Amino acid sequence: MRRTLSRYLIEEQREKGKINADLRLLIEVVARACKSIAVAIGKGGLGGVLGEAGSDNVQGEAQKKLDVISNEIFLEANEWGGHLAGMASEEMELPHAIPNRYPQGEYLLLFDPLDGSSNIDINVSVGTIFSVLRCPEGADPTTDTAFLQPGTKQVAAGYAVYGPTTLLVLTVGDGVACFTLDREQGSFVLTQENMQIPEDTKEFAINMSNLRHWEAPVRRYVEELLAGKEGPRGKDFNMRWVASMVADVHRIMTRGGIFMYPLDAKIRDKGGKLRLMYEANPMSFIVEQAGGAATTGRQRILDVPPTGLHMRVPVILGSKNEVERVAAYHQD
Ligand code: P6P
Repeated sequence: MRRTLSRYLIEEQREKGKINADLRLLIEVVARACKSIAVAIGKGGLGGVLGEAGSDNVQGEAQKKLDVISNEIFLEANEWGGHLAGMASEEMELPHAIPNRYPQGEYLLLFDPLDGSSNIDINVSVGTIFSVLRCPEGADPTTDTAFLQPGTKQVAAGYAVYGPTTLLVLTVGDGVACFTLDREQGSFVLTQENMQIPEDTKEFAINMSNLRHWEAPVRRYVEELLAGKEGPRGKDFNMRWVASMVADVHRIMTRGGIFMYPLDAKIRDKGGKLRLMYEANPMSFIVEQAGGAATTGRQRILDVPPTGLHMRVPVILGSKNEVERVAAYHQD
C-alpha cells in the first residue's frame, strides 16, 4: 500500500501527535513548491532558465536565473497559507514578511531554495534545503532576531534532491523519511522510512583543492584516510565530491560517509563556507535524526548560537564514529 506524503503527515499528526495541522500544511506546501522547482529545472535550456540572472545575492554571489525563480516559487507558495509568521532565504538579505492581506501563523520558514546552483548548467543534481522554527511569542518576524535560534529549536527540516529522481527527505523529530516523486501522479510517495546512517564508513567527501588551507586537525584526519591500509586507519578509503551539498548529504544518508567543508585560510574571516541557518542546521537535524553526528569541529552544530541570518560555519557531518574522530583531533 503506497503511503503518500499527505498520508505520512496525517499519521504523524493524528496517530503520533508529532505535528499539528499548521505544520502539516506548511510541509505539504513546501513539497508542492519543490515539485514546481523540479519542473522549472527539468526544462533546462528549453525553458530559458539557465545562466546568470544578472544580479548578486546577499553573499555577493552571482545569482542564477533558477536561484531567483526558485526563491519566488517558495515565497508565492508559502505566503497565503496562514501557517507562517515569516520567511528567510539565502537569496534575500532580510526576512520576508507575510503580506497583511494574509493571516499570520506561528512558524518561521528558512530555506536555500536552490543549493548547488553552480551545478545547474552542467546538469548535475541540485537541491532545496529548508528549516522550520517557531516564531517566539511577541517577536517581530520581519527582523532577524525572531529567526536567530539554535538548531536544537527546529521543529522540522528537509531537503529535496533534483536528480535522476526527485526526492524529498524530511524529519519532524520522529526519524527521517524519504519520499520519491511519482511524476505521473504528481505525488511524493514514501520509499524509505527511518533512514539510518552507518556509524562507520570508508567514504569521505571534501574539496581536496583546499588542502593547503586547512587547519591541522583536518589535514591530519584526511592524510590518515589517504594513507589507507598501510596507514594508522588500517583500511582504504574512497572519495566522492559532487560539490552540491544536497547530493553529497543524500549519498551519506543512503550509504554512510563523512562530509566536510571545514574552516580554511581562504574563508576564515567569513567563518566558513556553508550557512548555519538554512544549510548546516537543517542538514544537521536530519543527520542526527538518522543516527549520525554534525560538528563545526569544535562544537555540535545544532548548539551554535546564531549571530546573524547568513552566518557561516564549518561543517563536518555524517557517520558518527568518523565525525567524533575529527572532533577529537580538534581537541588535541
Ligand atoms: P566548492 C554549492 O555552491 C555549495 O554551497 C554546497 O552545495 C557545496 O557543498 C559547496 O558549495 C561546494 O563548494 O568550494 O567545492 O565549490
